[in-house]
Amino acid sequence: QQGPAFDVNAMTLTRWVLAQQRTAPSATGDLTQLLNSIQTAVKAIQSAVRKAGIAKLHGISGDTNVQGEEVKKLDVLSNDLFINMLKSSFTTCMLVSEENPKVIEVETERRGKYIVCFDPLDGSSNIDCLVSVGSIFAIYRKDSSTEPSVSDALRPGRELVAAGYALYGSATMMVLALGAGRGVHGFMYDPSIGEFILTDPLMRVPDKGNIYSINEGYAAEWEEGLAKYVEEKKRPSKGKAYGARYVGSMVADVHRTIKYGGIFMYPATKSAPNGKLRLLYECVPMAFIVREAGGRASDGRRDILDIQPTDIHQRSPCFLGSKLDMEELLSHLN
Ligand code: P6P
Repeated sequence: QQGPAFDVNAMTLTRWVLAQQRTAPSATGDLTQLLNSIQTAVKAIQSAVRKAGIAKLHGISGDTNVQGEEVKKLDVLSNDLFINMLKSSFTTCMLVSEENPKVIEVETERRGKYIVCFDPLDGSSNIDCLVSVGSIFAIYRKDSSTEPSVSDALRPGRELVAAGYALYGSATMMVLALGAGRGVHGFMYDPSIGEFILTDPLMRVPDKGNIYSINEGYAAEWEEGLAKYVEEKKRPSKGKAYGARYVGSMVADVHRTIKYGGIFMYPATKSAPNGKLRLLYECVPMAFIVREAGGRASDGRRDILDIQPTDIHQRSPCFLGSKLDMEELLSHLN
């Protein structure tokens, strides 16, 4: 009984991105370089995430380990990795990170034409109980010839060049949308060769699902239309009730919604009138990806990709998922 054959022609993420570059006549290779730098950051984060618990067990208390080295918390470590890998790719001029109050300007000698907005470790509050976490990123091309400024990052999601996420779940996967009309593709990490392998080409959100995903702990604070919609999922006037799934880690909840269909909701509540999720590096990249996979994404009033941001850390209500489920939800909200 032969073991699994060793694939001597694996379609790695590195190879796939290079092939995509070859299909774009004007491509200079900068985006390829940028994506490879993100890939490296994700590989390092996945390694750290998977041994964080062990690090803790080595008698590491507080911020120093038994060797007396400083042990960075995973979200700080992940942020440093994204910043260092992106800056040293010579393809970015400005970065927006969930961890940094202000924009991060890349020094002149290392500048390139892209702006990257990212959440280096989303859901990190779940780390200690071993729930899946993720990294999310959105890439814009700088169009203005002026010095990089925050306005270069305050652009509607429709202007995105690419977006993607990494899910550190039971396995590690990167999902990428490389521009309008180029589809969404999933790459599973193969630790035996340290590469991401194309396992899910052209991912599509089913037009309709049977799962709704929302934190019902806030039900008392929902607007009436939303409460009526969720009630309809639980006690439908006709057909079967939906299942409920809520991980509380956006990348895990969104990835399941893309794979299985259904709807993910993080609404405005009385205590959080703009919801909790951040527009630039959570809602917009996920909306771009879901839309590219045939789904829909809205803040409850308009398409998330049409929102003109005014602040790099602004929050937005976020509803996304299967086209028909989204249409039904929006008919309850408007
Ligand atoms: P709640 C994780 O902290 C996070 O930022 C997202 O990943 C997740 O979707 C959301 O917050 C969960 O928030 O209020 O339901 O715990």
